[in-house]
Amino acid sequence: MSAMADLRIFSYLPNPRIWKATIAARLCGVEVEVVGAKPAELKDWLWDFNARPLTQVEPGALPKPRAGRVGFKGGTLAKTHAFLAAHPFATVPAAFSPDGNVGIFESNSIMRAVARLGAGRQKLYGNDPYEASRIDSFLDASLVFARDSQIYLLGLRDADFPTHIHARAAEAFAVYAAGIDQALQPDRAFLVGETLSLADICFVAELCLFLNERHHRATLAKRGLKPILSEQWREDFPRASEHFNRLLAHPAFAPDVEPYLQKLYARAA
Ligand SMILES: N[C@@H](CCC(=O)N[C@@H](CS)C(=O)NCC(=O)O)C(=O)O
Repeated sequence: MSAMADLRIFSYLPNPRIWKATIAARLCGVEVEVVGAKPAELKDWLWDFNARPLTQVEPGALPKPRAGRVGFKGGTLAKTHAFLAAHPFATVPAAFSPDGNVGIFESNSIMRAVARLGAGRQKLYGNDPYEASRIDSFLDASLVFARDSQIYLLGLRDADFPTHIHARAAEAFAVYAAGIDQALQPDRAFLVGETLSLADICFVAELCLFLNERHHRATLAKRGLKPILSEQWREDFPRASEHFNRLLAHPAFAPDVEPYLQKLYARAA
C-alpha cells in the first residue's frame, strides 16, 4: 500500500464502478489507491479503512458477522464499526480520505471526489456551476439506470428470475440510451460542454457493467428472452454507440476497459 494516496478505495475487483474514479484520476493527476480482492473473496476480508484478509486479523478483533444484502445475499460480511460509521449504507466501492476519517460512498460521488481533488490540473466537473450541475444531471440519470441494471444483473444469477426484471431493465436501458443519444445530437463530441467530463466517464462505466449481461445469454435463451445489449442497440442509438466505442480507446480509459472487455468477450464466446 502506498502511504500518500489522495484517496483509498476498497472494493471487489475488477469493478467497472471503480473505473469512474481511476479514469478520472488518470486525467487529473490524482493518486488513487485500490484495495480489494475477487468478489467471492470479499466475505473473507475485513471491511474497514485498513481492509485486509481475515487471516491477518487478530481473532479478538473480528467484528460481528453481518448478513450481506446486495450482491452478497446468503453470506455474511465482516464490517467494522468504523466502516459502518464511515459508510452508513455499508456498500462497496467504499472510498476514504487519506486519514480514513471521511467515508465517500456511491461510485459517482467517489468519482466526483477525484475530480474535485484534481480540479487545479484538469476540469472534469464543468467550468461553472451550470455545467457542473448539468454533469450532475447525467450522473443522477445514470444512477436511475444503474439501479435497474443492478437488479437485472444480480437477478440473472438465478435461472428462475422473474421476467418483469428483464422488461424493466430493457425499458430503463432504452430511456437512458435515448437520453445519451439525444444529448450527442447532431454530432457533439462530449455529453456536456466541449471537453470530456464526469458525465462521459460515468456513461462508459455503467455500460461496461451492463455488458455483463453477456455471461447470461444461455439463461436468457432458456427463458425465451432477448439480450438487451445486442447489435440492435447500436442501430437504435448510433450516437451513444459511437461515443462508447470512441471512449473505450481513449488512453485514460483503455487501461481499465480493454483487459476487462477482452476477458468478457472471450469468456462469453
Ligand atoms: N450505486 C452503488 C452500488 C453499490 C452496491 O450496491 N454495492 C453492493 C455490491 S454490488 C454492496 O456493497 N453490497 C454490500 C452488502 O450486500 O452488504 C454505487 O454505484 O457505488
